[in-house]
Amino acid sequence: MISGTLLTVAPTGAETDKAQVPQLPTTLDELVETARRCQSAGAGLIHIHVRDAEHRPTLDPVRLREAVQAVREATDLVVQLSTGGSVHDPLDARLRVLDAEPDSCSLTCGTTNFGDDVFLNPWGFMVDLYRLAQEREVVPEFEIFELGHLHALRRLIDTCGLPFGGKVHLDFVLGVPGSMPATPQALLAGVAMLPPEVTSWSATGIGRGHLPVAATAVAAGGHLRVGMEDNLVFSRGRQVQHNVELVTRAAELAALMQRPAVSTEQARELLGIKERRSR
Ligand code: KMH
Ligand code: ZN
Repeated sequence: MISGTLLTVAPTGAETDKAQVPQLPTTLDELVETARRCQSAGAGLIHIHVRDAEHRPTLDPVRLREAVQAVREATDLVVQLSTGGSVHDPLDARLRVLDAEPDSCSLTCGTTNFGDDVFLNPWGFMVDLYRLAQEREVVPEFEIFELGHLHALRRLIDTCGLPFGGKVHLDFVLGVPGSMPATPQALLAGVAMLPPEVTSWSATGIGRGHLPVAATAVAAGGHLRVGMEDNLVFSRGRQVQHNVELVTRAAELAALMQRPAVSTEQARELLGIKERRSR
């Protein structure tokens, strides 16, 4: 039983424009430097979206594979690729993300409003992605944007069984405009509905709800996701300059709450990750 806190860093995302936020890590070198510093600050898992040469979101298979290999060589972080991509990515390209052989992949448990757009995750796609992850021995992290997504996860486990590794880890993503709000009340409503198979969960609040959600998650036995995918403002009037600032603050919160950041080895055990490192 691991009593510490798993810190996930989501450093880039698909939504923020590099021209507006030059400190957003979008190149391979910036990603690796970010991964290294965030591991030193306490991160155990990195949730990766890659960008192309013009810093635009891409699911280019070569770039995905390069990112997985480079972060795996430079750190011991659990390497998770986003299969959500951007709202414009087609479903078949999102399935092909697993060709890059990550340790883990995100799997969003249903379609949701996403600002002015729709983030599409139809049932058939969820099943295909889940079965592919089982086949490839990749551990899914179930992304929960809405309360109904917890019921869809229940249906997924009933239909397909447990993930590779036997652990069920989910992440609440709260505060996307048009979806569940980033409030303690919304998070606790979700926690009350967790399927019994869930072995661990984390939470992230987008924008201003970030700290209330983080504090509630740690207090309620959850884990934390932080990063510039979700937050560009560190505190009122102060922009995040580097993802390590958010990881450092999360590690301080976790330590204060007597649930310090877990090591990368503990993160692997918590999530049931297959060993893919060659050293
Ligand atoms: N960029 C969002 C449309 C994921 O990584 O799986 C989807 C997202 C979730 O970020
Ligand atoms: Zn993401």
